[in-house]
Amino acid sequence: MNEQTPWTREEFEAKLRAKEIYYHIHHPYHALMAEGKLDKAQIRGWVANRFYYQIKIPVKDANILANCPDRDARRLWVQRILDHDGSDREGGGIEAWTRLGEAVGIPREELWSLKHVLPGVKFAVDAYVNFARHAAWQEAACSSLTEMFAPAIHKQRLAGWPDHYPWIEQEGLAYFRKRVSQASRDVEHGLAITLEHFRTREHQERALEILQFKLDILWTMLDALWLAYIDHKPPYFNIKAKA
Ligand code: AHQ
Repeated sequence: MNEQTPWTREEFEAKLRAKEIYYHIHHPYHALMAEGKLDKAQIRGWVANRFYYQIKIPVKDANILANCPDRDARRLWVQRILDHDGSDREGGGIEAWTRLGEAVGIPREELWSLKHVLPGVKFAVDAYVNFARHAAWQEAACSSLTEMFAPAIHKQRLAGWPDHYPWIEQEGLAYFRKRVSQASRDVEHGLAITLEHFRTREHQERALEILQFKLDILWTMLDALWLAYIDHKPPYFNIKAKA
């Protein structure tokens, strides 16, 4: 095989899955969380900042739909928006995250005010939405494949939080419970699009770059949280505003 020969579908999928080593489950912030070592402020900071990611996911997915001329693909992709925004029957993931906020002691209005969202988190999330807005819809679909690794982190929280963080009301974890199956369903569709679309070796390498870009987004969000909530160095912590 030379460097121009395309990988087989199996090889290509294996290369995508091998990127798990960069998944944010391995970020020190999530490592401390999994070990039960975060205090209430550090958990609340994580919930309030991830809320910005959650409310932008359906906007990201709506951009993919807007760029997608394939009706069959849209019929499947549209479910992601409903999963987050909810419908008459179902509160949806954003509502479940709001319940998570209340379960960790953040009132609904405070969470929705977005006043705790760090600049670094906002820039990372906005970079994701803008990528989805301007990229080919198949490239944006490929960027959602970090969710190949998501069931593990949702299960880790469901297993660990009740013992590590007994102060968090249990029903707050409903979001993670729902995502385990929703993520697996989403990955099946996202992976099918990716394996079908990226055919030449050059394009397959591009798919790996796109996945790394999204892994960088997730990692960077936690870097901003680490500075603010672990190092206690939020933006401008050292600046004394003149009276
Ligand atoms: O709750 C998450 C979610 O709804 C999504 C959608 C998907 C995407 O379209 O990029 N990615 C994603 C993720 C969610 N939760 C993250 C977590 O750690 O709880 C993981 C994240 C992902 O892996 O991209």
